[in-house]
Amino acid sequence: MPATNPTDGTALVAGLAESQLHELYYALVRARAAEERLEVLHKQGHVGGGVYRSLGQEAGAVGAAYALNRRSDGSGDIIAQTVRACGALFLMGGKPLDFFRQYLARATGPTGGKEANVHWVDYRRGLVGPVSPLGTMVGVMAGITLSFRLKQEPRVGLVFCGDGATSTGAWHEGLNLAAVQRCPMVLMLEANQWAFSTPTRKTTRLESFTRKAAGYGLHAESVDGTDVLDVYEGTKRAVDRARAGQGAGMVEMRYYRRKGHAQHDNQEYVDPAELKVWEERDPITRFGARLLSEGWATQESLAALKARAEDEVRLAAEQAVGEPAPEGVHALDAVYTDRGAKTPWTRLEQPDPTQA
Ligand SMILES: Cc1ncc(C[n+]2csc(CCOP(=O)(O)OP(=O)(O)O)c2C)c(N)n1
Ligand SMILES: [Mg+2]
Repeated sequence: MPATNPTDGTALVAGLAESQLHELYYALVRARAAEERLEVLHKQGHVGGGVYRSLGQEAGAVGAAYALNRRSDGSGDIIAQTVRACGALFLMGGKPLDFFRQYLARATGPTGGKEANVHWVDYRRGLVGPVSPLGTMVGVMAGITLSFRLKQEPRVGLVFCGDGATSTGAWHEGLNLAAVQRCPMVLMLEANQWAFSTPTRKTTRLESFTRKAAGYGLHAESVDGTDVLDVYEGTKRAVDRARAGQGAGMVEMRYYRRKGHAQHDNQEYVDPAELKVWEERDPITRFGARLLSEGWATQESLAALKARAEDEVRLAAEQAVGEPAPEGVHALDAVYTDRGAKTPWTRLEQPDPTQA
C-alpha cells in the first residue's frame, strides 16, 4: 500500500496510520523494558521463580495482538499467552503493574501471589492465560472458540505456543479438533529454534511447522517474526479468515530465542556467531530504522515513545516492589471455587488457622 499523508490519520502501510505505527513501537519498547527491569529485580533477589525473556521475539507478541479486536468488557477477541508473549499481554490491557506483582508474588497481584509470571486470567480483557503442560492450551482454545462459532459470536482466539510444544500429543489433538470443527482459532507458533537446550533440528525433520498444520488441513503461513508489520499482516489475514467462518489457522513466527530458557540458563550450548546474526535482526532496531527511513517518525518522536514506555515500566516496578507479600493464612483463598467452603484443614480435622 503506498504511503499517504502521515498527519491526517490515513494508512501509511499495512492499513495502519502513523499513530498506530507509533503505538506498535511503544508496545515493542515497553515489552523489552519490562523484561529488562525484571532481570534487574531478579538479580536483586526480588523474584522467587524464573525469569523468561522474549528478547528478539517481541515483534511476534506485539504484531499478533495488534491484529485483534481488543476490548475490556469481555466481548472482544481472546488470547492464551505464553511466558514469552508479555508484549501481547500488555496490548490486551494486562497492566505492567500486575505483571510485576505476579513475578514478585505480591498479595496484590492477580493471583494473590500464588502463581508466577504470566499465569493469570482476565476474561474481560480477553486473557485466557496459559497452563504449564505444553500444547494443552491448543485444545482448550479450540473448545472456547468452538463455543464462539456455535453462539455465532464474531470472536477469534489466538493461542500462542512454542516450537517444542508441537511435539506433544495434546498439540496435535487440539489442532485437529480446531481444524475439523472450523474453530475461529489461530495458533501463533513461536518458532524460536529452541526448547530448553534442544535445537529444533532434533525435534522435527520439517523445515517449517506450517507443514504440521497442513497435515490437518489447516491454513498456515510463515512470517518474519522479527518484523512487526509482517507478523501483524499475517495474523490479520488468519484472524479475518477465522472470523469470516473459514476456519482455524496457524501463523509461524520465525525468529530466535536470544536468551537462555530462563534466567538460570547461560546458553553455553549456543553458538555466539548465530546469536550475532539474530542480534543484527533485532525487531526494535529494525522497526525503528524503518520508521525513520520512511519518514513515519523522527529521532525525537521515537526517543519520546521510548522514554514514556520506560517510565510506565519503572513506575509499575517500583510500586510492585513496595507492596506486601501474601499472608500464609490466605494460601487457600480461591483455590476452591466455593470460597465459603470449609478449608482442607477442617476436613483433616486440624485447626483452621483462619478461625484462630
Ligand atoms: C508436556 C510438557 N513437557 C515438558 C514440559 C517442561 N518444559 C517447560 S518449557 C519447555 C520447553 C519449551 O520449549 P518451546 O515449546 O519451544 O517454548 P520456548 O521455551 O522455546 O518458548 C519444557 C520442555 C512441560 N511444561 N510440559
Ligand atoms: Mg521454542
